[in-house]
Amino acid sequence: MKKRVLSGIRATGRLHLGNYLGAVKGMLELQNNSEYETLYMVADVHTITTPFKVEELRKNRREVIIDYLAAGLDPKKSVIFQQAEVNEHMELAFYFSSITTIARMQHLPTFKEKVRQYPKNTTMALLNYPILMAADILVYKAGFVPVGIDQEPHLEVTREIARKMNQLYGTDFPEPVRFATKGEYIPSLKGEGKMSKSVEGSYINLTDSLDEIRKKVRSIPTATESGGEMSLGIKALFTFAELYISSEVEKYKNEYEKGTLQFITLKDALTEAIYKELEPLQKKRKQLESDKVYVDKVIKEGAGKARAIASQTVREVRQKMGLG
Ligand code: AQP
Repeated sequence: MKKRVLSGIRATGRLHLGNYLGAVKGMLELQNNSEYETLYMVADVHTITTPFKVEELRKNRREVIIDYLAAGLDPKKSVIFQQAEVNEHMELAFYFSSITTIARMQHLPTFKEKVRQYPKNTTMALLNYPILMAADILVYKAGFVPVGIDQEPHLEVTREIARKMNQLYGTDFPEPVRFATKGEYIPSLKGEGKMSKSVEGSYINLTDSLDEIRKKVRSIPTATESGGEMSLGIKALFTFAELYISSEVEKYKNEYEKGTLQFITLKDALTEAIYKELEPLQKKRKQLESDKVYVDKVIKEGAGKARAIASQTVREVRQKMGLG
């Protein structure tokens, strides 16, 4: 039996380097390992847990699929689909909500963070986010989830739900674990916090040109702190250096310690390395943008394959809970 994998990204905009390094790279690694059966979705329903515009959502749920394909996700190897096309996710989430307390959800750091970010939109959907994520994973009985480290609290909730369902109703849900990549936490270009789509000036998009990347990397703050502490901006710069130009990090660190480092030299070397990795993705994306028929086919076939697995799990759960 192959080990099953599920992951997804919200349809809130174009993918950025944090999404790519923290999630997509892990998705690719597992897709290309024959021991795993991989299912990758656009988490379009999760998008409505924070304020959104209908036309943008309509566009972005397709754009993320195109980003996936451009990055190397392959419908011959992975099931690639849109979450909203598989109703079973939402149905299972409702069953799971019956065994999850409001207090448990309210105390999650991710919930508190979004409440701070959108104080006027503390909706039930936002509170339910981790329950829907548990359903996304468990509806496929997936045991492995390639996501960034920020998702760990949600995976803990998923494991709790799996355990409780198994104890109460005799289901056989696995307790899924995170599949981590080297880039499991990509810092914001501003130095403070993580790279995030919703924080302007924090991210590099996978579609950014060489000039855009250069401008953004040069904007990373490198003023030194009093007392000789490495500032958050400089720390972020070295995190990127470890990922992109690891063989030169030692040299730059030595220069930094001696006070001779020209930050612009490090930043421009980094820019070149980042662009070198993104250029082939951007070329592939251009082709995909003009191949509507192919993208439509991927979306349609992915939904069918996902539904076939998900409907079986939901049928089983309904029966075990006395509803079927
Ligand atoms: N900075 C990051 N470093 C590493 N991994 C990250 N991920 C997100 N940011 C980083 C990972 O990308 C996947 C998509 O997560 P999501 O759908 O929750 O992402 P998001 O909400 O689109 O992420 P953002 O950029 O933070 O968006 P906003 O600002 O809209 O909330 C996950 O695997 C996540 O870990």
